[in-house]
Amino acid sequence: MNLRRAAPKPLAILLGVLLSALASALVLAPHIEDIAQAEPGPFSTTPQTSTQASTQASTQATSQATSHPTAQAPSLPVRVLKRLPHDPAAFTQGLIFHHGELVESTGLYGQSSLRRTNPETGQVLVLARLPGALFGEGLALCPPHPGKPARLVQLTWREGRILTYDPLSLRQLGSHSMQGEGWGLAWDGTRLILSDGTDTLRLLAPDSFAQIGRLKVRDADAPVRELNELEWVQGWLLANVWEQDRIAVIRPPGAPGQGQVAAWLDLSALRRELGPGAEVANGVAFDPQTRALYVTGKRWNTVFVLALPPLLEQPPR
Ligand SMILES: [Ca+2]
Repeated sequence: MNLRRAAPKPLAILLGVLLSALASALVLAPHIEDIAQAEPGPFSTTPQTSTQASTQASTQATSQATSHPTAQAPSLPVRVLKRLPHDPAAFTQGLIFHHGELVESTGLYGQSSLRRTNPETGQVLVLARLPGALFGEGLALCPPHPGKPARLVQLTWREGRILTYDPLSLRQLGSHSMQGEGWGLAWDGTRLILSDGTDTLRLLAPDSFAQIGRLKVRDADAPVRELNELEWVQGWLLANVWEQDRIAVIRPPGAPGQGQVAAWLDLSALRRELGPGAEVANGVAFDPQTRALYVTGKRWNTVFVLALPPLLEQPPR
C-alpha cells in the first residue's frame, strides 16, 4: 500500500483489541499458527505452469533465510555530504542514478510519471507521463545485453503492468503483464528484485519478467513487512520500509545469511530537517562512481547525499 491508511477511531481500536485478544485466547490461536506455517505466497494458490514448475528448484533454493541470529540488526547513523533540491510535488516511488542523472518514478493516479532530472538543480530534463489509470511504482535499469538494448523498467502498483522505456528519450518500449502488486524494484546484475509490500521479495527474469525465485526478509527471527523502494549497493540490497524513517540493509539472494537484515540506516536526523508536507521516506539511489547514496521521499523538498556507510564498502561475507 502506498497511500495513507484511514485512521481508525479510538473506540473501534479499543473494541478491536479486546475482541481480538478474547478470540485468540479461546479459539483462534492454533489456526493462526497453522496459517503462519503455511506462509502462502503470491503464487502459491494459482495453478503452476510448466515454466513455474521448472523454476521451482531455484525458487526453493532462495526461499528462506539461511541463518538465525538472535540479536536484532544494529541501527547505524548516516552522514550527510550534501543537500540537493527535489520537486516537493513528486510522490517518489522509485529512484536510480544513471549517467550522472537521477531518474525517478512518481505515483498517484493522474499524476504518475517517469523523469530524468539534474541532481544538482532538481530540474526535470525529460518527463514521461503515465496514463491516468496507472499508478507508477518501483524503477530499475536493465543494462544492455545481446539482443536487448538498455531499458528502464517501471512497475505499476495494482494494475498488473510492467512498463519499459528507452533510458534517454523515455519513449515507452513495451508493456508486460505481472501478477500481484508492484512496490519497489532493483537490478542485481542478472535479475530484477521486486517488493510488493509483504516480507517476501520476488526475483524476476529480466526479459520475460517471469518469477524465478523469492526470498523472505527477517530481522533476527521477525519478518520485515511492507518492504518498498529498493536499491542494489555493492552486493547489498537496501530497502525502504513503508512509513519508517530507516532503510533495511539486507543480505540478498545467494549471499551468506540471505534474507537477513544486517543493519538499519537511521534517517531520523533527515526527518528533522523536513517540513510537515514531507511524507514517507521512499527513494534510494547509488552512484558507483562517487560511491554516494541519494536518499529522498514522497513530497520531500530535498535529496540527501549520504556517505557510504563502512558496512557497504565490501559485499556481504
Ligand atoms: Ca532505487
